[in-house]
Amino acid sequence: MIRLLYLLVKPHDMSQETFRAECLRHYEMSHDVPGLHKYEVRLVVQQPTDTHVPYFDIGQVDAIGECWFENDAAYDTYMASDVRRTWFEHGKTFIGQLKPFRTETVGGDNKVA
Ligand code: 3ML
Repeated sequence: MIRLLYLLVKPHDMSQETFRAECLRHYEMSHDVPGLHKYEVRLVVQQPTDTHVPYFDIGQVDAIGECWFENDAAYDTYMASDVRRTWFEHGKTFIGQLKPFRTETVGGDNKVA
């Protein structure tokens, strides 16, 4: 599985309510995107600072998203898709800033995780 994790920051002038509604719309739209196995977006409701190791301050993050792809071929299908392009156009309307991470499993099977 290819997994891409994203930190999302809302535009400065957008309300929490609008951002939440657009995240929900984005989630619903994700179901029609070819090659995309799964998309999840979760709102950040708290950013605790009382960590047991040194705190890493990255500033305000409003949501965390993740995209799953079965393999490189599925990712290529996704990238080539007009539905995906439309999805990204919607993303541009409510994602102020985006920080992607491609992740891999530490111990398990990258084919399933
Ligand atoms: C890439 C993405 C990260 C996310 O949360 O949604 C997708 C598509 C987009 O950026 O519009």
